[in-house]
Amino acid sequence: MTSSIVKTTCPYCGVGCGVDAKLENGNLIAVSGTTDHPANYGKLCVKGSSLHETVDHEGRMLTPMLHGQPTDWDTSLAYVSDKMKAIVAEHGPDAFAFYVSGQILTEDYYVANKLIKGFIGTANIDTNSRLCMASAVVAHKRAFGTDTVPGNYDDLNHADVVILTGSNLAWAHPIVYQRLANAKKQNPSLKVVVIDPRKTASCDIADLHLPLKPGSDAFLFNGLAHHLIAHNKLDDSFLANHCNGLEAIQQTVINQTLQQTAQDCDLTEDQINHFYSLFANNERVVTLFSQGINQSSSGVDKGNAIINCHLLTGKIGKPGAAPFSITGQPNAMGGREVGGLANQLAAHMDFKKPEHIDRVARFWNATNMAKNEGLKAVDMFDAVADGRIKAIWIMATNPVVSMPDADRIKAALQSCDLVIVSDSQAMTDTSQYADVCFPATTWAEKDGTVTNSERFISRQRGYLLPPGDAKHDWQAICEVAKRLGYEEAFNYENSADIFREHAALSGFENDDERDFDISLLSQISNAEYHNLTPIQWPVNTRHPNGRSRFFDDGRFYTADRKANLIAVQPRLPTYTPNSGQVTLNTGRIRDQWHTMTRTGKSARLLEHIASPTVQIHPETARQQAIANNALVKLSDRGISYIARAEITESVRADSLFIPMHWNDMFASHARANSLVRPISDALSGQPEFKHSPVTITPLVAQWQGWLMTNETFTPDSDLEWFRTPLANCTLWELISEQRLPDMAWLRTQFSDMDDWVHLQDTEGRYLSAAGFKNNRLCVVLMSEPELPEMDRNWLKAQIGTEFETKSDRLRLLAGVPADPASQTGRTVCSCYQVGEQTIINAILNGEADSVESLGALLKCGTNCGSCIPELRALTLEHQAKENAA
Ligand SMILES: Nc1nc2c(c(=O)[nH]1)N[C@H]1C(S)=C(S)[C@@H](COP(=O)(O)OP(=O)(O)OC[C@H]3O[C@@H](n4cnc5c(=O)[nH]c(N)nc54)[C@H](O)[C@@H]3O)O[C@H]1N2
Ligand SMILES: Nc1nc2c(c(=O)[nH]1)N[C@H]1C(S)=C(S)[C@@H](COP(=O)(O)OP(=O)(O)OC[C@H]3O[C@@H](n4cnc5c(=O)[nH]c(N)nc54)[C@H](O)[C@@H]3O)O[C@H]1N2
Ligand code: SF4
Ligand SMILES: [Mo]
Repeated sequence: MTSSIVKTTCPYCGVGCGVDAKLENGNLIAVSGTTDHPANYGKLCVKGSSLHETVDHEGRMLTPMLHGQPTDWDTSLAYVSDKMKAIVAEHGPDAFAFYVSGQILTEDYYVANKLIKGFIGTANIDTNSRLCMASAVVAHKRAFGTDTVPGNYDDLNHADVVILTGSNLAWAHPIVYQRLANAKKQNPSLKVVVIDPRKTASCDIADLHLPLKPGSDAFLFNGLAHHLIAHNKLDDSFLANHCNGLEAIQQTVINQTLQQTAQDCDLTEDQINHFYSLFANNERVVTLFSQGINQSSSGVDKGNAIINCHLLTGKIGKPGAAPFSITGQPNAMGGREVGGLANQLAAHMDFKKPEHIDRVARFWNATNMAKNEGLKAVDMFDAVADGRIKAIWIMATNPVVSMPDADRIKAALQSCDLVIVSDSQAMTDTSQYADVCFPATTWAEKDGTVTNSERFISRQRGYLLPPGDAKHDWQAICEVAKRLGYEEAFNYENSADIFREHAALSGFENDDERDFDISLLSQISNAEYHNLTPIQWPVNTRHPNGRSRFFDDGRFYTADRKANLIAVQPRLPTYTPNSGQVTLNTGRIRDQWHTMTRTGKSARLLEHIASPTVQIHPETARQQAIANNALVKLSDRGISYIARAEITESVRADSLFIPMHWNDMFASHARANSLVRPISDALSGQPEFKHSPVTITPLVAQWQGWLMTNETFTPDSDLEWFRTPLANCTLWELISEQRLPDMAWLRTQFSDMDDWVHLQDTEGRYLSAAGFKNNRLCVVLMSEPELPEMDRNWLKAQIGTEFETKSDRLRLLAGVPADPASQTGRTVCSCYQVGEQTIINAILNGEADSVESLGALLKCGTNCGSCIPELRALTLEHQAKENAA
């Protein structure tokens, strides 16, 4: 047996953790955190620790597909290039578009951008980073003259105050969250403030939580600027030497008094004062911001309102002091570096500067250089819908799920002449609308670089062979480019070739005019590229070993090298709900990644939250007569979303929260974005995913229930459903609004069972049934007007096993084990598979009374630590119950 370890980078979030992939005989058998990687120092969260469970070939796209039929690369490439040539010849270059992703590697991104902007001659390339980071990019450019993230994760160790605004760090960036929790442990005087309309898992370590009115952040930060000015907390020398625009700020915030802010944000004056004095009276403050800020029709202004407060007080460019936009995807930053957004050029150059266009054109020897910005994502799909764009190539993103007003995306793709989808998975909500599908390699197979939130460039290394005919995304792009006649410009041998060219462009005629400069890497050999260790850009003669912090010299990237304070007029979301409506907030859960094409394959990751839920405040629930765990329907503009209610005081009475992840592969009516309206920030084009108006009503079912089976099953079209793949079978949650359950239907669905046992009441409203083939349990249905009780882990263990006697078979129909002590409940700790009931029992029996003692007893929380906030909440809740009893 041969075994080895390959050092690579996690393909999920922008934390960018180093991963040691352990191989035996060429197979990935385990993963662990790389101990000397600067992002994670050996730690991995639950998603990272499950990577080895997602690399099997099940569901992979293995060959190119043309009009739904498998084909070969030659045929599909010829089809695509002929059709593209014809479309561009007839309608011009703007009839073509690329819609790419922060999940491709820098090298893929670089060639996509080069092909379309330098050779096809249009800037119609945009990325899903538009949905993610675009507002922060514009805020950075307005303030700093460039898109730079000034700080780094280590700043958390030096900070006196850390503010999380619009960020659920505990679930979305778990390893940075753990670094913050550790920093607080080392330095108990470190204060954490969470600003979020919702009480999230990140509040576990917060000293202060401000549940502000949705979308009111700019009022809060303008109020902070008012406070800083009124209390003489400005850094006068920093402002005089390094900033423009103080006067305009003074004027705009003059009326944003404490009283006014309390009213605008629906917070108390005490809450706000507490926050303001923490910011004002501490030198070292880090403000981490993410989608609660960016995904808003005023996302750019919110970003600048935050940055203003850091500039006013000189809290930037110093250890422990920075505004910190934390990026979502593993290579959102790399995409920004190569210019993957429609309004960027390459290497942090800009369409607004003709000399930049000329410079990039000369560097590329471009035959048809784009001269103007292209269409941003929402406008791009509008142009597909109305026929201005006739060909679109979608790569590593699933817009039918992730774009706002997602049903319109479906319709747009249906009407488009040429839809090309490059994906690693065969069946996605988007690939169904493709004329041509290109099978892509993915993590573990592809080779290149990614840049994380703190500007570290790390290698993703390919160590598994591509399955079937899958190719790297850069190869597919170059093959098309060559067939379009651009052989010379796209003749790369490997990803190192592309990286060297990208690095050279970053330094081309630069001389510190542009922050992004990695020119010292432009001459590295293939071997050096192969062995590249993480390095933080810039990497040039001035900073040969990288630079950990920008603006420590007070020099920004504007014409006069001063930062700009940007006066902003705060405003609320575009749609404030009418009476009868509430604000729909959407976002992430701990164990799922976006549209679930990868994390949905891991049964372990589906155990934390198995089906979509709507977080709803008790008051809203009471008004609508909605019980906990009952089915609810959210509606807007004739579109419905169906999920279960989770009644919780964590959300405000004016809001609901749903996960963004579920889609048509996992549920009949749970694509969040079918409800989200396509409203965008006018400056950044980033959609307002966090604030859509909806109505909520109870859903009355004739029956609802569980169907667990290891046989194929396709729900009838009049049923509503959620599907959860488990390790050995599939769990369907079925709902019928129209008819009662019946055995005849079940027998037809599973016609080759050789025995059934069932129980049904005389009115036919309750039915439990189990079907057997060769004595083995193959299917269980339990249905009632309300959701029946069922122990998933126990029942799952029965599927596929032999049941000899009728009495054993009948016992299954209870859905729970005869001995209640063996019930484990919903999984809380995914790493060690520890169920909620097991944890509660340990607390109630007095065996454990803290996160630490639970860990010592059951191991829960001792690997990735992602479940620690929930363990603490369970300890508090059940100890309180025990004390009360
Ligand atoms: N588990 C998991 N982790 C992920 C991802 C994933 O899919 N799953 N995706 C990655 C990606 S691409 C991204 S972009 C990041 C996103 O990371 P985050 O931005 O942290 O995640 P979200 O859950 O989208 O939104 C964060 C919070 O914004 C809050 N919010 C809503 N409206 C407002 C508001 O008006 N003001 C404020 N202050 N807050 C508001 C929401 O209640 C939510 O708790 O996560 C990354 N990490
Ligand atoms: N309602 C709502 N909607 C949102 C958000 C929200 O908070 N709320 N957040 C937005 C944000 S921040 C983001 S980043 C987006 C994310 O949304 P998407 O980008 O649509 O999400 P993913 O599921 O990550 O899609 C990645 C696709 O690429 C495929 N893939 C994986 N690796 C590779 C590869 O190497 N090559 C190729 N060609 N394909 C690959 C995967 O199988 C998958 O189909 O969603 C946005 N949409
Ligand atoms: S925090 Fe988790 S998902 Fe993000 S990079 Fe690290 S291991 Fe991957
Ligand atoms: Mo994102």
